[in-house]
Amino acid sequence: MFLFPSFLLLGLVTASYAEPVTEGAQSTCPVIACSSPGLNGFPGKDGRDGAKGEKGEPGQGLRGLQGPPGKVGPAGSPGIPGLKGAEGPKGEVGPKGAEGPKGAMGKIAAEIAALQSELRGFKKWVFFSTSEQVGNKYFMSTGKKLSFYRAKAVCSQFQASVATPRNAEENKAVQKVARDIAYLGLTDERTENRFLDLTGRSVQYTNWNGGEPNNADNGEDCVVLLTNGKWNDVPCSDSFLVVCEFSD
Ligand code: GN1
Ligand code: CA
Ligand code: CA
Repeated sequence: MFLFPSFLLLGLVTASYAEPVTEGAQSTCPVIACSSPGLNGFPGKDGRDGAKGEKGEPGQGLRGLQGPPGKVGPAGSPGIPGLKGAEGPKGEVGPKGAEGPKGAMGKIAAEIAALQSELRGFKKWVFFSTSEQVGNKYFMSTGKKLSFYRAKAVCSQFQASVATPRNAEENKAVQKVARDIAYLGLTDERTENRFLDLTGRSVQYTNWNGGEPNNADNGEDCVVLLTNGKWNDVPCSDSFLVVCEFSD
């Protein structure tokens, strides 16, 4: 076995712990001290433990199996109601139901209303074209000459009465439609010289011609409107133009 000389071993150890030698320093070294570099020495002892490092990333190894689900927790408080949804499409028309009595009555009522409306329109047209209006009164000539009794019957069959002017305006209106001597709805049949209308009321307005009423021949209990607009008492059996009055 080859024995390594001890002075050489000492030299190797010394060189391994020497300061690193620069090239410049080498060139200035004495010949004996600066021979070729020695071999590296053995590694030193382990240092002390360092400070604890930060938590590392989860490992890449196999994961354990998922455990069983936990128990159901208590019910939470109700949430805020959601927004109203958009309106849905219109439904189909349902089957037509049987017409009940209410529906039938409604239909009749509607027809009556329509007829009334039509009648109102027709009356307006007739009155407008053939009568004289004062307020809600319309005076209309029948164009016929009749006795006072027949005159009353004719007007009442039209739900009207013999023209009875209550003032000068109405008197003028009757005069306008008459165009001839016409009966008025007044009489003193009951009490001589006390003229009453056809409802039995005494009249306020009169427009007697001069000298009238004279109850000529002791037999004049009816009244006519002369063409000059004045009044005269005449025998009720005589025939004169019939003018009726209507109210709307
Ligand atoms: C008329 O025709 P005489 O004169 O008898 C009239 C009378 C008048 C009278 C006035 C039917 O009668 O009512 O008061 O004139 N008779 C008729 O003079 O109209
Ligand atoms: Ca009389
Ligand atoms: Ca007279």
